[in-house]
Amino acid sequence: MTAPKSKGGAAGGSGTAQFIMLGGFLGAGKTTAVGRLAARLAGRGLRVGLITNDQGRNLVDTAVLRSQGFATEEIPGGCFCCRFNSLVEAAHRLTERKRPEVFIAEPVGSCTDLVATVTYPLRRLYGEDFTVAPVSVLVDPIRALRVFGVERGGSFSEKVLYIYLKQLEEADLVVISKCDLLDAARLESLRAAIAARFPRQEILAVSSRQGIGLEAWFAKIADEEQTAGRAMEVDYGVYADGEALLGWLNCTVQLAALEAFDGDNFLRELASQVQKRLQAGKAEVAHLKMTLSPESGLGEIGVVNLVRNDFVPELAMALEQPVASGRLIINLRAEAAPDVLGTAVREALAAAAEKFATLKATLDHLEHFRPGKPTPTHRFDRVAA
Ligand SMILES: Nc1nc2c(ncn2[C@@H]2O[C@H](COP(=O)(O)OP(=O)(O)OP(=O)(O)O)[C@@H](O)[C@H]2O)c(=O)[nH]1
Ligand SMILES: [Mg+2]
Repeated sequence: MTAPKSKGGAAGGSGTAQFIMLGGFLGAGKTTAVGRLAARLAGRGLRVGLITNDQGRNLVDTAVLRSQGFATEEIPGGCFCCRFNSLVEAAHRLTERKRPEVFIAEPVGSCTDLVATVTYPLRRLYGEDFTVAPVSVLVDPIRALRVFGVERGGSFSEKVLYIYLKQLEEADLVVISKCDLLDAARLESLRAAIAARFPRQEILAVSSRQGIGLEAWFAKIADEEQTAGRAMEVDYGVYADGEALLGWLNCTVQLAALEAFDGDNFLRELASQVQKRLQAGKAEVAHLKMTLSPESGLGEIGVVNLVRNDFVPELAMALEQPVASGRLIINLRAEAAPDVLGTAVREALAAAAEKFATLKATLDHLEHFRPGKPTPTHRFDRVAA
């Protein structure tokens, strides 16, 4: 992998910075990959700025990436396409602090049409500031095997799957992530199913966790530019309906105990309690993610994730020491009414806290909603080659 062809500065800075976007559906492995790519680029001496995004506030992804030491700006309260100016401002803020040579942006996992509404506007309006890398769209392989009908299992409604497939349609690179979860035969079946439906796209298979395929993928991102084709067509009515089928919940909780407790066990217990309630309500989880940041400590955090109803909550980052007090962030996205998610999380918090003798969990802020109709700031269906 060679260094990106960038000179530093962006959106008001001097020279051209590289803009890399790693998209893909909820839980596909984007944030994990952003962390790996950022570490790889930083290891080569490049200044990197990260931009996270969500429909709500209090983002697990921002906490995860900052805990890894990366300069990260977040855009809460709407997706990149609807908050395009905020995206440019976030790049500008990072430029003032760090002058990144490379920006890596992670869009919301329920968004599509990002080529026409984000990368083409960047190229048309801020072409002096950014060169745009090929757009990668990640897929979780187990979820994708179900979406493409190769295997059976819990999935989403048709309009949610419309968004999922539109994301792949606009990809320059389709990245089968977490390939460590599949044996060679299943991986080949998935690759063939994606290629049959999307013959134009280049398909890669990677594992951020095990470091498989990353060098080849990152080299393509660093060395190539996004192709300049005609943007795909999108039915914004179906897209809006699909997004509105997803319930969204973001909340923060203060934890305090008289005796220090095992924070990793608490995260796992809480995730299982939420999962049990979602399974009972037949609400397909897209992604439940939580971070626990101890009040005392050197910035390490615990992270737990659940990406399907029929999976187990996984501890992506563990806390080494017992915790006496800390801040919990919960982000939950599932195909269910927002109040179903609110009830599941409140009940699960009470049930999990009860298992830890002196632990008191106090909810500080909770928002739950359905994402609103996407109304992009700009939409360009083409860009000059
Ligand atoms: N087995 C395996 N798991 C992975 C890999 N990469 C990510 N994961 C796990 O997949 C889950 C989701 O990862 P994230 O990186 O948070 O996914 P995301 O796409 O950013 O999720 P959203 O931002 O909610 O859309 C976490 O439990 C990760 O640890 C991988 O290479 N292999
Ligand atoms: Mg993420």
